[in-house]
Amino acid sequence: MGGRYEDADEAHEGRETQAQEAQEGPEAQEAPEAHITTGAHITTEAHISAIRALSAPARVAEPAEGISHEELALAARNHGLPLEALRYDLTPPGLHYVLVHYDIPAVADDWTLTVGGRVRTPLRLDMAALRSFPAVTHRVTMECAGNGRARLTPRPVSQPWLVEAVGTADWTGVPLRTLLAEAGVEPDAVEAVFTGADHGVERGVEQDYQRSLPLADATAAAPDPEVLVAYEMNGAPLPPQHGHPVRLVVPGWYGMAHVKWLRDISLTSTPFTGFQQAVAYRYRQSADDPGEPVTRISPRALMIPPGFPDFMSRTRVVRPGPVRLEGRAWSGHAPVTMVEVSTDDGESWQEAELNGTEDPAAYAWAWRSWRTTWTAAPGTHALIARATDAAGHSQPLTEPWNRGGFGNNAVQRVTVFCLPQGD
Ligand SMILES: Nc1nc2c(c(=O)[nH]1)N[C@H]1C(S)=C(S)[C@@H](COP(=O)(O)O)O[C@H]1N2
Ligand SMILES: [Mo]
Repeated sequence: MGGRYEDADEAHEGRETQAQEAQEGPEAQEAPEAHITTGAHITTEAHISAIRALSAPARVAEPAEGISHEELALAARNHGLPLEALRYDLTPPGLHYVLVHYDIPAVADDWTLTVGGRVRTPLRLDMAALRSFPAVTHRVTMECAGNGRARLTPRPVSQPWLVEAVGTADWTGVPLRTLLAEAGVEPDAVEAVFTGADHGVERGVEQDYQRSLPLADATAAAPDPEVLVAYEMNGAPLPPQHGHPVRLVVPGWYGMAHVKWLRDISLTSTPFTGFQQAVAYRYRQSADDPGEPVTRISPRALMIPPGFPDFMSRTRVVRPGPVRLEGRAWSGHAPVTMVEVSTDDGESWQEAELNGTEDPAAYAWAWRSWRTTWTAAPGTHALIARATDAAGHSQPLTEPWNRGGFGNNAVQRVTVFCLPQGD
């Protein structure tokens, strides 16, 4: 594929969407969704064209184009999990990956969460009111939908994740269905729209970060993923970068659904067509492909890179003899049932030992650990791990490409150099 590719995404230019409407001028302001997208801001045509001038459309890199300073700036802000931290079942504070589209917002002390739209009784809850509902805790593995994007050819130009956009935390809060029951859902409600306190411009569209869930997903209960309005991470108040004071947690779904700095929940009688729903986060092959929405997490196994690294190349070095290989595996569709390991670049596979969890119900949406032993012989080796879940989903050996670089769960390859027989 040659030439210049426009319209990729962590945000696509779409068709029949708000991005399109925003370009077309004042009619767009009459659409109720346009008001939702820009929050409280009233926009004029001049304002819209000024914004568009500073915010470039999405694109896919030229075949030989290296990572740019802009991608580097995003990578430095949005850090991944150091892979050796896969050794912890619960990711220690600060090592969980972070993805923030705009800025971490300054949330005022008098923060409240409003629940409105198609409800019988709109709610305004402060932290004390939220904490007065019975709390639950779920251990959830969260992964960015763009994980694996930078390994694609051609590369969608956006946050350049390799494999490390993942982490696991214990999230404590109130089930969303408890709050919606308190407010009373009107019969014509079909979706819940979640608005964060952060604001920015993306691909020419000024917006508050907003995502929606179908009502059935928003009100699901175990064994389906129970959505939480969470105010604690690993038993402590949420840190600023993870959504302080309150975020949504949607077990099993890719990260974009877990709206941080949550300030409003609105039930709507029509499906939400905001930017992060209808334009971004769709699996598209071409700009005019309406695509499918990005939802649940595809299975993935990651290996703790064995031995020790070379500083620059990150090539792993081991000594001949038995080497323990271990890591974690997860899926947002169903529990992981098998992890296979290849130590000969995919020629042959052995099943790894998979650890159970002491409480399958509480940990249904969290990763599991796996381990096996490899007898290393001198030379260079490519190690691969592959996860399969109970719904039969597995990992491809080659990258599944789409214009946004979403859901690339192709297997991780770890290059290991085994030293010659020693002294
Ligand atoms: N308000 C708001 N919520 C957000 C985002 C954001 O930019 N703003 N980023 C989303 C994306 S794309 C991901 S992957 C997760 C990342 O969550 P974390 O930083 O806590 O790991 O948050 C999601 N929630
Ligand atoms: Mo993400």
